[in-house]
Amino acid sequence: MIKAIAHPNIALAKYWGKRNEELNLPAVGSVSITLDALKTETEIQFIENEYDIIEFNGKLPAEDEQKKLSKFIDKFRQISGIDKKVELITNNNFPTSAGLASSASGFAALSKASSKLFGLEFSDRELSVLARQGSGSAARSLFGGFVEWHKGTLEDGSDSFAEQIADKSSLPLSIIIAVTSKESKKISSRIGMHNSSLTSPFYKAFVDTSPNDILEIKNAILEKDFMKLADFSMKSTVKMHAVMMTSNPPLFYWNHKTYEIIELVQDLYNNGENVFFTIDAGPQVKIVTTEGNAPQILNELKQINQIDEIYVCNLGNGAEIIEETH
Ligand code: 2P0
Repeated sequence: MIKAIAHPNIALAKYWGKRNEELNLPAVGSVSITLDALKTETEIQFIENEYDIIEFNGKLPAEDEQKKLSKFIDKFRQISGIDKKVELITNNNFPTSAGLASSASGFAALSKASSKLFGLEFSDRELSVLARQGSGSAARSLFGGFVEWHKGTLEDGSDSFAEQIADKSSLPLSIIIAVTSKESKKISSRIGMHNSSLTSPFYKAFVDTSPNDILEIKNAILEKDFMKLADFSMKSTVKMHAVMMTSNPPLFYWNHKTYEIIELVQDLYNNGENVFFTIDAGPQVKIVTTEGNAPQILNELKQINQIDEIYVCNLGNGAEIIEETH
């Protein structure tokens, strides 16, 4: 039995749209931070059975989810030549499918655990290419700290992988996640980004301006320039949501609490505080600040009523094997 852990990541330069949907090849590169407190733990072992047995947060997942996971494990069966079924038990300590990157940590943990179980010695880059095929953002959750996922240009996707840009200690950050709704999203990222790429008049502008956002965000990280990081990260978030909202049908992931929190964070930022917001395919607001500054931001957040839940994270590590029994 192999047990692996992986953490969600949050993109600062956002990924939205694909150049190849089968291989999860993105239309743009992206830059992310990996979190510490939220986690997926995945156990996997060989079983003598006709099909894979999959348990997700103590339950049997829906049939299409099971199929997707078995199809992903098939890649490891094919490469290793070991045609055995597995029992897979996976647990998240945070809401699933609610814009908190559960597919990123899920497929990163599964990739890490499966490669070990099937005895495959992948390089970090090779494993990232595989994890990407489960869920694009999973390529990034294999690594800790600050991570870049390269868009790549090759048709086979072998140059579309993630790697660490800087260690978590190079610019220590705290991330406060304000959960404004625990409901699963109605439109998945996969479908949402497909529709956006076909219908939003702003999609091309998002894609065209992404390389500069990535460059500025990477420079800000390397120069340890928080305010520059804040500026370009918020620009990337707002551009992505403008694309979502101008898709047909429109994708409104925000709720009224999301707006209230944006306003609060913007006021703090405009007053020169080290703080910015970033939002993904859901209504939760991730508030990024310098490490140690979280108590002050939490105090400010008290002004806003009825936030469902608040998580406080620092930057975290990449996916790891945490247990192995023979
Ligand atoms: C990101 N998101 O860069 C963007 C921002 C959501 C908004 O990556 O279809 O679950 O599995 O590749 O990775 C969510 O999309 O989509 C995502 P697939 P994924 O973090």
